[in-house]
Amino acid sequence: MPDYPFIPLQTYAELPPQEMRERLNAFYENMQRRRTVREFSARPIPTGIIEQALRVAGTAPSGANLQPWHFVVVTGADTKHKIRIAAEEEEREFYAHRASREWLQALEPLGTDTDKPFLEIAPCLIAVFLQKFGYLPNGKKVKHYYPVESTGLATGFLITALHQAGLVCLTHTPSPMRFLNEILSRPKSERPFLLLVTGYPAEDATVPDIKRKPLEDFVSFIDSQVTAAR
Ligand code: IYR
Repeated sequence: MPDYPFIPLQTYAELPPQEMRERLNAFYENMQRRRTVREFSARPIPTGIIEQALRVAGTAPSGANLQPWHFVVVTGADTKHKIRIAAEEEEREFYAHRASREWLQALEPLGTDTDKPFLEIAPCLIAVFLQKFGYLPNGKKVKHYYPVESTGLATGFLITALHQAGLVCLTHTPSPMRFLNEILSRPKSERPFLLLVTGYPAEDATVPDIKRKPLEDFVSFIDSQVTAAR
C-alpha cells in the first residue's frame, strides 16, 4: 500500500452558525427541486460540464480511498442505439417474466415500461461500473473494500453535481446489465452499477406527483443535542 504523509487540514473552513443555516437552507431548496426525469430533449450538453460533474463524483469517500469506480461517458448515436436495443431486450424479459407482481405494482405509479427511447434521445449516458478489485500503480492486484457503498456515494455526488449544473437525470437500472461490459469494452471484473441518463428535460416533460417522506418519517433522534439551538 502507498505510504502517505499527513498534511494539515488546509481545505477545511468553519462557518458561523448563521451562515451554516443560510447555506444549508439554500442547498436544500435547490436539492428538493431535483426530480428524476424520463423525457429528455436531444439538446447537447455544453462543453466541459460532464467532465466537471465527474470530478465532483471523484471526490466521494471510498473504502480505504481505493476509489472503486469507473465511469463511461457515451454520446455517440451508434453506441446509444446498441445500449437501447440491449436494454429493451432485458426489460421485455423483466416486465414479462422476471418481475414479481408486487414489484410491478410498486412501479405502476411511475408509468415505466419496456420502451426506453430516452437511451437514444438523451445526449449523454453515463455508465457507472464498480470494481471489486483494482491495480496499484506497480501493477499489484488489490481487493477493494465497500465497493457498493463507495460507488453509490460517488453516483450520489454525480447526481447532485448534474442537478447543480441545471441538468436532469434518470437513474436507470436495466437488470441484468452485463451487456454494458461488452458494448463499452469494460473488463469482466467490473460490475455495471447504474446507467445515468442525462441532459435537458423535454419541453413538455412530466413527472409523477410523488411525495418525499417528511423528516419525522425517516429520522429518529435519540438525543436532542444535535438540534439544540445556539
Ligand atoms: N429496470 C426497469 C424497472 C424499474 C425498476 C425500478 I426499482 C424503478 O424504480 C424503475 C424501473 C425499468 O427501467 O423500466
